[in-house]
Amino acid sequence: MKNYTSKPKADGFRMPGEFEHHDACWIIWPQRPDNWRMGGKPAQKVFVEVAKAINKFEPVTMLVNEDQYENARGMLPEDIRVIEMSNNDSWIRDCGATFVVNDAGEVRGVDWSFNAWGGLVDGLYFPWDKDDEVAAKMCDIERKGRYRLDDFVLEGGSIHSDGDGTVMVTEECLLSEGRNPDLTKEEITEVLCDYLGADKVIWLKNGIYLDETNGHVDNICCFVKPGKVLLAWTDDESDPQYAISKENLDILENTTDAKGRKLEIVKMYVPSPITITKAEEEGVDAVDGTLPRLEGDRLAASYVNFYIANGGIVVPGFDDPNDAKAVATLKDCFPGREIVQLPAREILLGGGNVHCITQQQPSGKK
Ligand code: KQY
Repeated sequence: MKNYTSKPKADGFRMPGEFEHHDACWIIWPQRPDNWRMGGKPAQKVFVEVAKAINKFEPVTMLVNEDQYENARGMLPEDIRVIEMSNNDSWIRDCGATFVVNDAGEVRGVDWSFNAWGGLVDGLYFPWDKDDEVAAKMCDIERKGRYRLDDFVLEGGSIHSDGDGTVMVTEECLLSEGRNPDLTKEEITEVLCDYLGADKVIWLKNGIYLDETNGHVDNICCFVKPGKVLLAWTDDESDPQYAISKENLDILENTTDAKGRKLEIVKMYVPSPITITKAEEEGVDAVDGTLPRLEGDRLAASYVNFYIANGGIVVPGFDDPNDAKAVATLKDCFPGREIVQLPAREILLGGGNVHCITQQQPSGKK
C-alpha cells in the first residue's frame, strides 16, 4: 500500500480517541515460553475470552505465528478472523499500527519503530524484528496508507489521544534512554503532534510502579472523553504508587488541554499489590536477554488498562475487592457501554493487560 513521506497532521489526519467508533480490533496470539508461563497455555485461554468479549462489540482479528495457527484457529470461534503473521510476542498495542483518520473518513496507519521497550539498553526481549513488521502488514491487509518512522521509537501503549488535539504521555517512558535519546522533550512533542494530529502534549511524570515498559501511560491514565481522565490511584501513602499517582494528579490539576479545558479527573483505585508465585516463576523459561519472572516480584496491576470497544468496555479483574469498584467507576464514566470484567492475572504475568494486547482500528466515524 502507499507509503506516505508527508506527515499526518499536515495531511489533515488525527488519532481519534479510543472512545470514537471502531471498524475492528486486533490481537496477537501469546506463545513465547520465556514470557508466558507453560508455553502460553493459560494465557491463550484468557486471550480467547478477551477476543470473544470484544468480538461481541466489533470484529476481532487474531494474528498468529505459523506454528500456533491450528491451535489458535481451533480455540477461537469461527466469527473471529485468524491470520497467520510472524511475530515475536503478543503486544499489538505497542508494535501494531496507530491508526489516524481524516474528516472524510479515510484511515491510515502510523508505523513507529519498535525496539521491544528499550532495545539494547533495557529492552524486554531480543530480537524484535518480526514485531517491527506487524504495523506495515496490518496496513497492507486493510489496504490503508502508511506513515513509517524509521528514526523514531514509540509504542502505542505510551500514548493516549483525546481525538480533539491533546495527547498524553509519561516522561519516564518517552524520555527513557532506550527510545529516542538524541531527541529533546520539545522535539519529541513536535513528532507526536505531527504524527497524531495534535496541538498539545500533556507530560505526566511516571507510570505505574515497576511497570516494565518504563511507565506506559496506558497503565496509569486515560481519556474518558475530551476534558475527562481516569487516573490510577491509591490512598495508601506508604505504597510507592501513592507518590507516583499524586505527582501525576498535581500535573493534571494544573494543566489545560489543547482546547483550554481544565480536566475533570476521576480516581481509579488500583488492586492491592500482586506478586509472582513460585509456581508462576517456575512456569516461565529463563532465557538470556528476556526479563526474568521471579517469585515475589510485584506486578504492575491497574484497572486503567482496559479496552474501549463500540458499546462496551473490557476491563481486567484481579480477584481483588477493588474489582467491583473499578466496574462501578467505569459504569459511571461510560454510561452507554456494557462493562465486561475478565480475570486477567495471566495477562498481567506477561507484563501488561487488556489494553496492551489490543489495538483498535477506528472507522473514521465519530
Ligand atoms: O504494553 C505492555 N505492557 C507490554 C509489556 C511487554 C512485556 C514483555 N514481557
